[in-house]
Amino acid sequence: MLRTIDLRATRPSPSELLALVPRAATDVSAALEPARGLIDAVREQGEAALIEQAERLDRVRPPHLRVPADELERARDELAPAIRDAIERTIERVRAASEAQVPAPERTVLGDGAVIEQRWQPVARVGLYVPGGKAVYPSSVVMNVVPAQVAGVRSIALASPPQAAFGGRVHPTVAGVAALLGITEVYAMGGAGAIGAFAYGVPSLGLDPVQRVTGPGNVYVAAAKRLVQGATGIDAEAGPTDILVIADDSADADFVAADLVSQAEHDELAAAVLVTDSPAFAARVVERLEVRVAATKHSARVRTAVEGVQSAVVLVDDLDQAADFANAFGPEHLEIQVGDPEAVLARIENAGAIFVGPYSPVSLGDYAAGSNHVLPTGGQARYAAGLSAATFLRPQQVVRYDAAALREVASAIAVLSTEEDLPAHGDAVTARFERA
Ligand code: HSO
Ligand code: ZN
Repeated sequence: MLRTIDLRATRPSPSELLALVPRAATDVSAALEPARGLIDAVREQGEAALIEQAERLDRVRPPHLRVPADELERARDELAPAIRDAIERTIERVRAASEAQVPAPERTVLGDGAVIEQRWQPVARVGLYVPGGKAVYPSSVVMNVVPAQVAGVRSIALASPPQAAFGGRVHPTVAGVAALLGITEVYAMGGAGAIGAFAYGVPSLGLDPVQRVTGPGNVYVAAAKRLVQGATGIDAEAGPTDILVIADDSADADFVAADLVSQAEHDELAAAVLVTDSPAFAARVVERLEVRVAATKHSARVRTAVEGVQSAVVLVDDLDQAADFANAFGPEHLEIQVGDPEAVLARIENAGAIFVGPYSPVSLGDYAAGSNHVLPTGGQARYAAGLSAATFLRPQQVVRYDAAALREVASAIAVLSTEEDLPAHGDAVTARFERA
């Protein structure tokens, strides 16, 4: 089951720590060349390339690339009542929590008549990618669309791969949830080609280029997102999911085992890591894990994930060392299940999202907490953030000085423009004071 890494009485550096729990090998760089070919084909041939790629990669010819309005409405009306109800509850919570992510405009007064305002401006148009390969995630439609809407994005397009099981149409639950959210521009297209279509547009489809592409996908989607930067913005690149649990002897071993299994369920390459200062507790978790892995529906996949090199039990001297390890790892999901969680939380710097206490499991955040589940994976949490309203917003500074305030700083501008040998910069200021 989970292998053990014993860090007790050692003081490894952050890079040594990382080498101890290797990441699953998903080589985005190896996917760059094929992704570039798919994007270029879409740029050059538009719809024909998207259809060719659907036939070859999704093994189905979509009856239409742009989902017609009546198909969207039907998908919405045919959502099973329990699913519709669950999605509506999720939407409500994600919307409320996303609203808190919109920063207020700020006004800084630097002197009489010298004001810098900062306002938050949404990007005009975004393309949201909802994967449809190994799994279909209608919950991810909510997690992508709602923060964009809350940010005030005017134009939202959504893409999801054509499904062979549905005659080349977008998965009906994905289409239904999109329609429920008021999205009318949905495309049956997937993979790197879809990212290229978003970035460069497909004129014959009426698909205009977007200013940001977000959402998870496979390694080709990640490669494509890396390639289209410059033409458009992206969110973090998504890789296999991971969970890191910091727990002490006071935690419930079965809860922890259940949570590790829940994320290992996504992917053979998913990482499930337990960091604890109690070998006895670790043994109890492993025991519960044996039972749960054997009993769970996707047992083989989960077993591969937890037995993989990317998963481990890490034994530490104390919870400070546990926090250091978590910071080096930069988990997508961090659970803190210890007697004094606030003390550990205070030491955490890097995590996509943090789940505190025994009743905040990651799967709560995946579906119904109100937090976003599109999070940085593979250690990207050390520099990136999860999807939020802020992903779709840019701060813009607005400068307002009056004559007296400009005169105040005129000498500083003159000195600096001379130093940089850009005298016309200084002249632009003095020109304003030369008229008597
Ligand atoms: N845990 C996944 C999100 C997800 N789980 C979607 C279920 N559906 C990555 O954060
Ligand atoms: Zn999940």
